[in-house]
Amino acid sequence: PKQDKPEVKDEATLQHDQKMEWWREARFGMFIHWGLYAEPAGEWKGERIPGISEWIMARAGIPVKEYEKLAENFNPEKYDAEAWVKLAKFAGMKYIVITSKHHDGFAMFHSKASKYNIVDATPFDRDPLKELADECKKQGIRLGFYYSQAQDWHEPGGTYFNIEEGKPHWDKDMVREPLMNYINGKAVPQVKEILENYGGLDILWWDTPRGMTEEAALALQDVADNYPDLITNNRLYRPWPGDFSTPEQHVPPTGLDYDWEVCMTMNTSWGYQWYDENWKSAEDLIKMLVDIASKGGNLLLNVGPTAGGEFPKPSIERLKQMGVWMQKNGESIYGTSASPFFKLPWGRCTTKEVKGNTNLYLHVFDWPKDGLLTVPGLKARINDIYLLSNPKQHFAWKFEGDDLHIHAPSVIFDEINTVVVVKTKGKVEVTSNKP
Ligand code: H79
Repeated sequence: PKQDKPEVKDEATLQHDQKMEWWREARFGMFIHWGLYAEPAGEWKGERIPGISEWIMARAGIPVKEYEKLAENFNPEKYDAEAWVKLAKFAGMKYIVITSKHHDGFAMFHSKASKYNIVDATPFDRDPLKELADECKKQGIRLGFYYSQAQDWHEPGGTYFNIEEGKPHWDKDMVREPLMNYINGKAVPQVKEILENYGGLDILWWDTPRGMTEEAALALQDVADNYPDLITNNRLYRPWPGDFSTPEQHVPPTGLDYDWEVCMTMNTSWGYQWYDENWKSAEDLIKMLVDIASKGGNLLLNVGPTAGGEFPKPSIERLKQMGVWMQKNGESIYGTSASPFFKLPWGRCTTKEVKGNTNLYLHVFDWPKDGLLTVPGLKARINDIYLLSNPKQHFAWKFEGDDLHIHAPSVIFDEINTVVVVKTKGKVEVTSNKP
């Protein structure tokens, strides 16, 4: 049961809150899965390998020596960091997290710790992550790197690698060489490189800790600990708190009480897969972002660029449509808190404290046909109710007991998710909540 005593926070908690402040306000980021796997794009020797394309090496059982050859042709000449960052910003995203090395073990940055990297092993004579880091600084957006710390299908010590066959096995742990050889020989040095050489990362995003040991996790955490402002996730080891938890491809129905971020694809695959046409609509993606914000989480929405260095057209279209909505309605997302209501029949709610007063943002997924938008069980002193996308449009209201009825004309204001702002004096109290 909640108590009304003011919370007393210790020094560590205050510092943690300070570190997390921008991340908690951001609400919306871009995930980028880009690597050698974009070249086969889900197809190997004329055969479609179903599932997620960045797993093709394991799913098709491709020997290291064969997979390595992909690097010889990897030459993403259309890559344009400025355009990528510009689009992320247009979409309303406040941070980018990009794969610096996925399970295939190939580094998308210039690494001294392993020659198997984009500068030394491909004809592409540029470091795309350096270019991205510079652009993020220039355009003012936060940047994180994803690093697959456990699985590395290129190294005999990486988990899920079968030395005898020279290829990954994802169903059994076939490690023959000690994990720490790989951790100390490649993972630790590369993590030092990415944290040191890219102008200070904001996020380090670990992935599934299959086959990790506590010793390996501590060795990597030691490196991360040198960067007090660095935000990391909970996937270094299991169990491992990190700074936030990471539901993948689903939204937790009632949110989580720890900081959390849903990572989600727009279609099925993370990496580019040329025949993956299972696209979610822009409308569904906007509603997903709203749904997550109404539960207090962040959305990290994925793009899988091509081997040529371009975002797929359907991704661009969706990001633009989300941007159009965010430019009008972003206030109802950034820096908001979870809904105080247990359930609302017509949509979702986000809230924000502004100088001691509360704004309720009503996200109306289903505009009421009977002209009455009802907020059930609310005690509040209301100042004003208006349309976020057009603040000149005010609405009349009346209370019936604790039910707030807003007079909603039977016109559709916005094509996707109309946001109605309820401005109150002081705090609000919700009386309708059932568990
Ligand atoms: O980077 C993306 C995925 O490649 C990565 N995490 C996101 C962010 C990821 N690594 N592991 N997993 C996700 C979960 C693995 C699921 C598996 Fe399977 C089920 C591995 C083996 C069976 C999926 C299906 C992959 C191969 C077959």
